Amino acid sequence: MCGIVGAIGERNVTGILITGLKRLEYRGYDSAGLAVVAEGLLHRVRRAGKVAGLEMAADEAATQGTLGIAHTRWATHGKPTETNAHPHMSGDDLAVVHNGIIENYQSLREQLIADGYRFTSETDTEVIVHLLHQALAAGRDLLQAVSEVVPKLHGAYALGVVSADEPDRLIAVRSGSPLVVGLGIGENYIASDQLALLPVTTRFIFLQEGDVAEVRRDGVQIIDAKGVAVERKVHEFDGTHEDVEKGEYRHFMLKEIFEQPAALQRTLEGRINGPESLAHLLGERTELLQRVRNVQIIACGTSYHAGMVARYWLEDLAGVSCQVEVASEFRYRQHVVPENTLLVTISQSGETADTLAALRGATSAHYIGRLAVCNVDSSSLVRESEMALLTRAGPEIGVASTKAFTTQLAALLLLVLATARAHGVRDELLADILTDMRQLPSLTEQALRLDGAIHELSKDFVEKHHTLFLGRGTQYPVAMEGALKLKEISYIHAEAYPAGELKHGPLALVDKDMPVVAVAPNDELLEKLKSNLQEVRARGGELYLFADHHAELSDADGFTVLTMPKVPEYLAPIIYTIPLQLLSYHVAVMRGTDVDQPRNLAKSVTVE
Ligand code: HGA
Repeated sequence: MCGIVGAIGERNVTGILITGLKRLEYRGYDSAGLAVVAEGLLHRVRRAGKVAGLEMAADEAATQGTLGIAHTRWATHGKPTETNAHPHMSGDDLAVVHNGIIENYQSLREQLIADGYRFTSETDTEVIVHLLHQALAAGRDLLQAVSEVVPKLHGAYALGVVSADEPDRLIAVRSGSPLVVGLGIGENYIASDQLALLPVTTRFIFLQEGDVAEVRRDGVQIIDAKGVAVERKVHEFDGTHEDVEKGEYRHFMLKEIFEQPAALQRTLEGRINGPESLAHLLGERTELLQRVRNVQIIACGTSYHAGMVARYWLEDLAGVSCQVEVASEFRYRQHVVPENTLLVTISQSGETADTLAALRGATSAHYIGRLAVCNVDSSSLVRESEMALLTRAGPEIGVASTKAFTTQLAALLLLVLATARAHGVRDELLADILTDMRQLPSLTEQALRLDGAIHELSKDFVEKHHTLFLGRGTQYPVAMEGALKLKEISYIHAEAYPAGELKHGPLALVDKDMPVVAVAPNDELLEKLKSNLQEVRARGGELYLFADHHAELSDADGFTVLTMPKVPEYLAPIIYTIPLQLLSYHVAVMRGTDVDQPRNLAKSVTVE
């Protein structure tokens, strides 16, 4: 999604802005721009396409200034053209960058046109800058103008504002879309994600909902939603720089796939010392799990698939009923909340707009608690929930989620075990599963060693236009995740079905041009799945099977079998995800797509 970077200092800040934008590129965008103030003049450069094009244009124009804002745009209102790219200006002196959507922009636009303003873009953003211009023309200073305009804007957004008439301050607004202030020495910054600013600082203030920040070279003043000046805590970034570099890997996605053993190790650290450790999983609030009679899981995309796996585990191991729903449906639907329901939201970034909105709308008294399963401690989702279970995956840069998914699964399995314990499930059974979980990092490593074989097998998919993924039980959501990965990065149309549904429709699609991938660990549903596979084979479909030795399926049966390590039942969804990630990765590389920034997609979907 869109990225914002801003800086104010004694030196030229153009390099800081461009580097910051490059570090946000992974989120997906279609155009970029910047505006800097130098000697009382505002200079703007914008380009459709990549930041590299903007950088070249800025170099050519020798764009320099000690105050500036910059933006990568993922179009929501208006095509991805140069004229729609941010920053947007009103007159020659005032510029705005904006993440999010202004829902009432149409009526504001009509009013501004009636007041004599001329619009040069199709964006919703342009109303903001003209409204600010109007307030300034009425005699307000920049901070007053922003404070006056913000209440008129409906929707979720973050803003960066500069004026050539006020070269000593940069104004930032957070209202539904994330924004941080970075603290430097003799210079300060803003960004929509702290990762953008790591080359210049590790000290951050996370703005809260409704905050307006006045950022100067030597200080920052924050006014909260009630208009009161407030002090916000300064956070020190505790990751390393390497987390956000590709290192020796060709793509972030590949790096992140191979980071999974270490990431899973972190997820489990201090949490699997024995059944007693489950009693502290959610800190003091873990006790609340005893009262839980129902769980409602809300998520989007990959996180939704993690939630679907958790539902199987929860009903099976803890005997607690569970529903899983995509946030964009849940938030607009009337739903009945059974008594003593625990609301669980899942999001890698914790800024997913639909999931956040669903959380904010979940006000029924029947929810006994709201728990966020999330990778980012400082996120809105974590801050606005009473409980959080952090997945500790580390920064995930590839748009296609990999380590975020497997660590979500590991964290959710812990949550299910803690719930099972709270509901009186025997410690012996839980201890066995926890012992199995210790093997997760090494089993993941074993699955990663199949990379060479999967690379070979991927060649069969490169020329295909469609693929079917099949699974049963917990492997059904794993198949869904496999299909999602393939379509996201290789642009091959892929669908997942519970294997039992095959003959209720999709079997009609099966022929020699439709590869069918089945995930088939040796669990109790295997025999049933084997019959489904025969149905595919009888129709000439090419079958690719991810199974362990004990499944007693081999190439001789007319399948291409990739033999997986033997995996304990509850860990199978995590381990069987790995070869599907590798499959989509290799197919995408062979097809020459942009693996880390697939077309039209964005990381951390912060608009509805
Ligand atoms: N609505 C604005 C900004 C879009 C955005 O934040 N995308 O993530 C536009 O379309 O320019």
